[in-house]
Amino acid sequence: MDRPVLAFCVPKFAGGSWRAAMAEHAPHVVFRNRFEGFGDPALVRYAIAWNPPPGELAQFPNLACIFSLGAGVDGILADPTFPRSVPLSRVVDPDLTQGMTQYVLLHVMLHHRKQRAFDSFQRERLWKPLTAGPAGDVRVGIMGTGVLGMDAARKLRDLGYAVSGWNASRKSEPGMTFFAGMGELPAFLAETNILVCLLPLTDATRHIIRADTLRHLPKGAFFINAARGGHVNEDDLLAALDSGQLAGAALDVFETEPLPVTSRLWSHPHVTVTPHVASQSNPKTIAALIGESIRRVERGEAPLNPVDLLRGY
Ligand code: NDP
Ligand code: OXD
Repeated sequence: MDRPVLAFCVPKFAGGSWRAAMAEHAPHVVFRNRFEGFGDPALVRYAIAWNPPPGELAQFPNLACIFSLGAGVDGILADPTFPRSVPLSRVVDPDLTQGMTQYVLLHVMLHHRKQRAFDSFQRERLWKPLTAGPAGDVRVGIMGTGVLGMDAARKLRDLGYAVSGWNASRKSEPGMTFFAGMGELPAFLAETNILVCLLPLTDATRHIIRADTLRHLPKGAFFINAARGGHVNEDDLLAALDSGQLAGAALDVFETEPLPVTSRLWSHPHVTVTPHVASQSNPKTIAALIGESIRRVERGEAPLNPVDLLRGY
């Protein structure tokens, strides 16, 4: 009998580390990428996908499950031919969560502890103490306290920061304040000193960071975007940085990636740019999850961490 094929649908990447990890965790499955050819489309039962070219997944008539290479699935669902009857599983992995929490805490603390100012003083050999103030006086507002946002929120709370969360539904967690829905967004923003975006990118959240949301923040707030570039209207963000409405921003994701060399964000004095590395998928741990999901699907069960296609996350 033919062995089931797993198609690796990731542009410009042959996926050598994924092939090795899948051989360990699902040895009965044949790993194929587009460079060697996927072979007979009818034998493809599984796909690992990340921003696949439109139409690539739809060519496989017998898919049993699609696995996102990351936590976000916007780049997969952007394909209008995405086969919506096939379960889509996304990454929920402690390593990915830990990496994101490190990124958020790093940039919250660089800002709160005024480290960028001390870096510039050091270049001038300038001994100039500044006061950071207690963490409890700094409110970090996290848009999207899902898997990633809630972990960062808990660790920030444990470091003494005041923490708020904003979500579609109402959540609760000791020592945090929660807001829900568009109606409560202005109140959430009004008390946020450091705004963190960890939302999924959907029709409801596209360009949610724009002039008429940024104006609700206290003047001099700081913005951290580790979610998707599509959450932000970059012209409005630059205007808020230029006017001082925002004191600065740490940006890991951009509307166009790689960030074009002509973008003013590269050289803005109050912007830190990282190249979509806030947290990176680890083939070793994620292949174990995919292997477990394949076994579940083969028993007729749902995969781990299925995406709700109606919500888009
Ligand atoms: P989850 O699905 O676990 O959490 C999403 C959260 O966003 C939920 O709390 C949800 O609220 C909230 N939310 C969704 N839509 C809305 C809305 N319209 N209004 C208000 N709140 C909303 O996602 P993860 O935490 O796992 O991941 C978040 C995102 O982080 C990913 O989608 C991805 O884009 C990004 N990411 C970026 C990485 C990087 O390296 N830069 C790495 C990994 C992920 P509710 O529960 O009420 O529905
Ligand atoms: C993800 C990412 O969504 O790395 O996992 O962006």
